[in-house]
Amino acid sequence: MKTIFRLLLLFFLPLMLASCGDKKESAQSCSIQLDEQKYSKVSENENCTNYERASAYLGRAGMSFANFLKTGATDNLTKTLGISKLSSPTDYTTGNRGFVTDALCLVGANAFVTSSRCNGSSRTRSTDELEISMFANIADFIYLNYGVLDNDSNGTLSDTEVEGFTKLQTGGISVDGLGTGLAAYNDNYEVVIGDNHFIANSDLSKCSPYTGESNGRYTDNASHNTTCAAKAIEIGISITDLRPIFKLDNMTDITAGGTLNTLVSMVSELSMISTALSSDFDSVGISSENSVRKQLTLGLGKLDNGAKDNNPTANAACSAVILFDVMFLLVKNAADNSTTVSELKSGNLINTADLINAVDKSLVDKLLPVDASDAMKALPMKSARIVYAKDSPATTYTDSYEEAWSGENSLYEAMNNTRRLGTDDSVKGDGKVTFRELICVAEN
Ligand SMILES: [Ca+2]
Ligand SMILES: [Ca+2]
Repeated sequence: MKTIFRLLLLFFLPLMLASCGDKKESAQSCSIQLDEQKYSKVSENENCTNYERASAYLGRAGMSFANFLKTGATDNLTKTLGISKLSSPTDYTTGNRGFVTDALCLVGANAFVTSSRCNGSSRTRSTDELEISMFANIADFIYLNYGVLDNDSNGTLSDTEVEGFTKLQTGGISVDGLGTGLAAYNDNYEVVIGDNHFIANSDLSKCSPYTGESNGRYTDNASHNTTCAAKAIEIGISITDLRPIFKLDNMTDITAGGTLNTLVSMVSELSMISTALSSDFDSVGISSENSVRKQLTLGLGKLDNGAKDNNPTANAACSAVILFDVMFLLVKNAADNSTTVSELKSGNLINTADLINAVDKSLVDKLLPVDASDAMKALPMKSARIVYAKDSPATTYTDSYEEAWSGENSLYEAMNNTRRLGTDDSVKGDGKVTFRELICVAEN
């Protein structure tokens, strides 16, 4: 996080000085005042340009090179930027974050300008404005993180501060199958042969085409008396994937019911800022390969960590994410009521390696029936399919998690709450921060 400010200085300084060269008479007085650090005056003067006013608001927020030139300035960002404790991630006005909001509402991405934060209208921005917007995004990013997470305002995010914030209900959850209750569904399989999908019984002696209609759904048993081997010969290619079908009756709500609103809004705010920053970089022509951008985003690496522990070894497993992944991997790819018959072929799947390594180790012996033939054992198996209980105790099943049994402590609630924390992949250095990455901040 500190590196970013050293670079910021190098980057911000020439921009601020460039403002001295403005041609217009009226603009000149604004830019001179800006150089004289008369930030309050410039920010409130509607005759100054948006670029000048936003720069001045950032100056008021402590984002000025003069402020950062002070000895030790980057050692305690909370102090240097005067970051006050925010009441929530969507607290846009407390302390100096109010000035960052003012700057973003003048020159920020339309996502900010048209949101309830600004209540403005979409506009096209000049390159000058985009440049200031980049710094406003970075400032907002830092205010958000330290304002929400740095409980004792000492400028350092400790393990306890981050863990305290991302606290999940992990009691009764383990990678040995505690908290999830997955079991074989009638010992049924999905058999994929190229683009053709079938529902099969345990020895693949029955193979019915998946149609999504009555008797051709993943929740139905195979009824056709043709073997899958015969189907493969008929189609002319080998079986490409053998997918065991598992039923999910219950699931522990790792989010502990409705206590996750702050987490959800934190992830949503982080994502909005990082998306805006990345798009500003692109708009001013600073490509993702540019060294300045790389350095700046490297500074954000503590957050944009790929849900890995990168300290001291890059890409090591992040231990904090292990129990969350038990549930996350299970619900990540869940199909809902709007999933089409065709989309369902790739919905509700979980990679078998993830299933037995990260969700439920006890399933390692349940992927194939105990009396599986050698031919069946030799088939490729990349994924498993999940179907959801529609009632409790379970009697019927569905492909849509939105049709899973609902109500208090229900399967639907547990799935829906977990999915609200985001279902995107966590990629290191992609400029976006997912919830899984947030959990791993303390390990980076
Ligand atoms: Ca702290
Ligand atoms: Ca990321």
